Amino acid sequence: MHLDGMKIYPEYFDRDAQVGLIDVLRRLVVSCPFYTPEMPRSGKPMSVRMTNFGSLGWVTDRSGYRYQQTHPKTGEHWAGMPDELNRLWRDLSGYPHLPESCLANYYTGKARMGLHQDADEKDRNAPIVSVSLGDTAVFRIGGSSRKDPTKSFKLRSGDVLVMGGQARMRFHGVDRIVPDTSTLLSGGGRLNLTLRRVNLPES
Ligand code: MD3
Ligand code: FE
Repeated sequence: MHLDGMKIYPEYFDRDAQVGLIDVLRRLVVSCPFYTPEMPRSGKPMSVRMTNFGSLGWVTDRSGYRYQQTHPKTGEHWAGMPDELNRLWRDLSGYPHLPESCLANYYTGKARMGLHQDADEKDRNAPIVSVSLGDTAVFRIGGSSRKDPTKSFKLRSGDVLVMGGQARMRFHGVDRIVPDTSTLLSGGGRLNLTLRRVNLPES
């Protein structure tokens, strides 16, 4: 599938590679744990749990959305970007600078993510590369205006989505997770990794 810079690579990671990625992440989250983010202004907890890897992480709390260098709960720098994710970015992004941020979203039960645009990055020339792991997600995507019609499709374990060009600014969200569709994560749920450039490169 290829629409205005949207590319999907079904099962880009085979089962062994998915298990390998989960092993890498399991080690990182010991010092860089998942936490429950809060919505801007209201402070209402989100249903998705989050953490980040790399030099910058996306966070949200009462004061708003931003990228920052430190974990909001531990106060420490985020864990480093795993080599496997830098390699994925090199192989698929077509962009000459490595990602600064990997946002990890963990969905369990009725967790979902409302329709939104990714607009907190200064570097809009770089694509966004995302990896789905675990249970299947019902994903929704629209156009660059919230009013544009949307369509939904499934993202399965091992699938990689690259959103570049015009597609970078499309509205998107996760309607729901389909339980018991993968055995990758013990206890079920879905883990999504989103690789991003945040700042404009120096050169
Ligand atoms: C389409 N995450 O963290 S990843 C997010 O499955 C986010 O956790 C979703 O949206 C998730 O911001 C979707 C796939 C994705 C990522 C970025 C996009 C799709 C996108 C940017 C533009 C259009
Ligand atoms: Fe998004």
